[in-house]
Amino acid sequence: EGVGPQEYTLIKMKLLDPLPEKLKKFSSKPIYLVAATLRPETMYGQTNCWIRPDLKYIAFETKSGEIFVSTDRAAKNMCFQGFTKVEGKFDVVAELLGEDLLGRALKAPMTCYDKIYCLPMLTIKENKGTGVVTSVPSDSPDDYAALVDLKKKQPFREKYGIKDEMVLPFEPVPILEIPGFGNLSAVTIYEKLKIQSQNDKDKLAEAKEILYLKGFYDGVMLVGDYKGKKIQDVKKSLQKHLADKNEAVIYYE
Ligand code: A2H
Repeated sequence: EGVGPQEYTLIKMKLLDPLPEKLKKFSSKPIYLVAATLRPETMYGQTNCWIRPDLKYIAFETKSGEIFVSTDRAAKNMCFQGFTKVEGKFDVVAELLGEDLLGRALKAPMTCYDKIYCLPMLTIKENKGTGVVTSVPSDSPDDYAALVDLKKKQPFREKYGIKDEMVLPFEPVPILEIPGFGNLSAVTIYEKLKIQSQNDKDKLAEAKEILYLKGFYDGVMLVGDYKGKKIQDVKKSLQKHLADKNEAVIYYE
């Protein structure tokens, strides 16, 4: 990691009815789970949202009257980046545990799936991003491994009250072609390295390293307005497109 601040795109994933009990009183405002990503060009392939069951999340109101859900740490950072009415201040309007969000339905930008669900990922770090991670199993080995874990293990789904229909119909979507890795690069590398689960730390780190640079320099879009273009040439434009449509915001930490 570099010395400068890290820029993330926060994807606004809209919480749909029925809302968690603690958020019901805000039903007149749009409520978003904000997911930190380095890969805005992959949002066409979202299949679910990852939430850590035991992590504390908070809700706060932005200056435009929307409700954002993130960790307290991320809200603190956001309030110094012009997200709230008063610079440096944010009011916690609800405190939640990841568990309160699991199984909830969301509307996410760009994906072909009409509705996606909050599912458990146990490896989410508290001290990075917002604690909310959008899942793109076609291109993220972590996401693919965690999705396979849930698909393979019925008791894992049951433990967190996740219904079959929130997981089983969702398949990785071919959105990028990476020479040598095909159009589902995370699936290819998962199989090649024989990754066993989301806890297979070393192999997942290796997988990410292999794919990241290769994808950035040689990856080509297979869908959307920039179909046929190289990732490195369209990443910024896609980020701007999302931000202009009020479907994403830029965040630093
Ligand atoms: B990325 P970096 Cl397609 N804990 O977005 C664990 N992982 C987190 C996180 C947290 N608190 N916050 C964000 N992330 C994930 C897309 C993606 C990502 C693809 C491929 C690779 C990839 C879809 N998930 O990341 O340590 C988010 O997943 C590879 C590292 O700041 C975010 O981008 O470099 C990335 O990790 C940020 O990790």
